[in-house]
Amino acid sequence: MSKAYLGLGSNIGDREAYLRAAVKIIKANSSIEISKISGVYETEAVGHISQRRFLNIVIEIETSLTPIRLLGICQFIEEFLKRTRKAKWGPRMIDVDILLYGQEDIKQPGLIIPHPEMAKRAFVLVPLLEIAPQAKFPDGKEVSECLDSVSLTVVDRIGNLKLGSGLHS
Ligand code: GSY
Repeated sequence: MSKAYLGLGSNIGDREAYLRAAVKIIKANSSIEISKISGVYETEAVGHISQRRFLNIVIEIETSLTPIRLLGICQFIEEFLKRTRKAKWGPRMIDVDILLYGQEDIKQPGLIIPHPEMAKRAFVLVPLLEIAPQAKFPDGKEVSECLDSVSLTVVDRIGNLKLGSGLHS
């Protein structure tokens, strides 16, 4: 089993419902165990297009899936919840990114781990460090060191994800 971290974000419609739906699909996968879920953060959209704020969470999982199979699950969730890909940096129902997978450093077509943008994104770093304050990159650098160089202007913790019947049910 490998420990991995996934970043989830939504800024269309009932944003929390999309996060909840994505978490439920992940929970239903017998090869994935969710061990931690961060608080829900409302965050200023990063990108060039003026758009609604996102809700972001990070989850910690234990999985027997290979990174490429885990990517397949993330893409399935995005398709299933009908992500709109009208603009690269535009609004989206749900985005599910692999942030870290153990201490693996992976660069292959369509899959780069650690996520290449994570060090610059407060909407990833803050929820990740909430549940994994000691997280490290494969080169040994502490993820928390990245906080010094990102803007934390709009990263508001607004509560916990309400899954209805409890995290492990
Ligand atoms: O890469 C994830 C999608 N995304 C986000 C996001 O999840 N949160 C914020 N705050 N901005 C974003 N821009 C993009 S693209």
